[in-house]
Amino acid sequence: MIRAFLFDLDGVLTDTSEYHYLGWKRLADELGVPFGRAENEALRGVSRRESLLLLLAGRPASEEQLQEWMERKNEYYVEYISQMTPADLLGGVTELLADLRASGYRVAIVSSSKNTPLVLDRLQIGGLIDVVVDGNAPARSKPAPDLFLLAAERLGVLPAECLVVEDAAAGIDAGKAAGMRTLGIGPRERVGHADLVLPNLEGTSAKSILKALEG
Ligand code: B16
Ligand code: MG
Repeated sequence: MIRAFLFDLDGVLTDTSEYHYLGWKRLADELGVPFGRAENEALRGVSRRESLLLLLAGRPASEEQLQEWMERKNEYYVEYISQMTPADLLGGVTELLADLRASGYRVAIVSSSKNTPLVLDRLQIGGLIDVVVDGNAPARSKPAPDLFLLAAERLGVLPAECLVVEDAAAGIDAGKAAGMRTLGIGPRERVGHADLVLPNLEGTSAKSILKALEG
């Protein structure tokens, strides 16, 4: 029985994944490294450092350079997300979160992003969330199960009672590794290995999602 919904942030509740892409693209252009939307697919849901290493694709760099480039990308990203408002919530999200609250489900945000507090502050949905676990937690990031397991522990539920909602392959892998059910948001090429796949959260409710999951 599902008792808790564990939502990824970037790409599920809001489209910050586009801002991550623009930040990395700007850095890549400055470094003269070829980088486009195809390469960006592999960066979805993975940590900042792992993203940079994927972008560099084996090009040598000192630790100092890695730090400087991660900081530079983050400055660009923070510049973009500082403009966000509650209007940047994706369709159906506010309604679903309100429905989950009214129906007594536990709700967590589980994101690899260290910028989660800033994004949540801009979106103003704190009142509908019970627990936030993000990239600032002392745990391995996705695709490791750690962040999801920590969220379940803090919510006081078992992994088997959790449904992970994710837009990234690495996030679905993490949810499965945690022993949780998974709902993939987006194209099947990306999240087809989830237990259930939906294009977005538009028009969904706790009941409709769980019915489709048992389907
Ligand atoms: P930051 P999620 C992830 O968030 C993003 O999908 C990924 O693109 C990003 O590199 C990662 O957070 C780290 O973000 O640089 O802000 O710490 O999808 O797990 O909510
Ligand atoms: Mg995501």
